[in-house]
Amino acid sequence: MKLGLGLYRHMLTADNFAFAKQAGATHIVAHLTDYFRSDDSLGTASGADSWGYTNNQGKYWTYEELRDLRALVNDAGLELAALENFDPAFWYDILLDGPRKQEQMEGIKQIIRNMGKAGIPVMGYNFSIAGVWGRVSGDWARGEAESVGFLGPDGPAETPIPNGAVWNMVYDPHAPAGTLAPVTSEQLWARLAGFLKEVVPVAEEAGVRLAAHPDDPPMPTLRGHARLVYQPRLYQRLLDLVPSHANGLEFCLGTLSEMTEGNIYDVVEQYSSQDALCYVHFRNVRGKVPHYYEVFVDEGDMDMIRIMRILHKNNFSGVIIPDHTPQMSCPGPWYAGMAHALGYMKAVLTLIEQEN
Ligand SMILES: [Mn+2]
Repeated sequence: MKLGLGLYRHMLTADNFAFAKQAGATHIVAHLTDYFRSDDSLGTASGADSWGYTNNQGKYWTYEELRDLRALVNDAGLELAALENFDPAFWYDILLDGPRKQEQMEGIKQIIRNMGKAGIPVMGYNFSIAGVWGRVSGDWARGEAESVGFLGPDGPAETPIPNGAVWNMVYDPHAPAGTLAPVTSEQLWARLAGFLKEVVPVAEEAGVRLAAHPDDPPMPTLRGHARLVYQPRLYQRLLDLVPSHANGLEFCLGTLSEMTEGNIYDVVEQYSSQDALCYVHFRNVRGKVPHYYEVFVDEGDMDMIRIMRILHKNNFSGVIIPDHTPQMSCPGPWYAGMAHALGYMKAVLTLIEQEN
């Protein structure tokens, strides 16, 4: 098992690579999508529900930029373990079954081939229309540290998704007024199956693994749209669509613990024993949908040491990253939270390795 740190595009800097190393990480997971970018000329991109806009249609990540990114990480003495999340501009019509679906499928395949050539082994993705939505901030972690939670009916009202938006980002600010037609569970599963049947063989050939994140928050529907993996057993359904080493999981412990069914230790056993885990989002929570809060790694519902023992027993050799943490009260709230989580993870890993 290896320690990693996830960094957003604007955070892929020499200082942050040094921070990662200082905290004990050896690997980086990079988000290349520019979330929370705003442009005042695009009125629809603003608003509390939006993560900003994207105009990257057709601008699929090239071999050269991926090669250069990996070199940047390697030059800092770290490894690039994975990329996390496609830009919604790349695949909105794959998610929505729209007219540009086939063209976008070819674009996604090209990204996977480019990643293989550049030596980036994992692509994390979240096959979701509503995406990560509806969480609110509050002082719910130890010492009143600010974190995020999901409050179900006590949280924000589930507004319909406007046309021209998917996964919280606006890809067409000039879309006609109105909202997306709701999607059913079976429709969305069929879209995922079509995606995996086309892309998994390309990933196999490229030596890249596709890693699926579960739906966060894990509700059966959100904003009128069905969601795919909102119970632990539905991860198995995803794997069974196209059985392959290249069809794997971005295994989010927090999201899995927020689900209403299953025992989290059995869930970790079930999927790690199949070698289905590409990398792990290692975070802790208190509660389950429709009411949960993200907390520090050592104070939530899960015994994270027990989880790590199961991963170790099943020879999981991939990367674990903190995912999110509460914000600590100091001049660097994000950094302190990440350093705290990584220090804890490193200690547990050392302990477990010494026992064997
Ligand atoms: Mn996650």
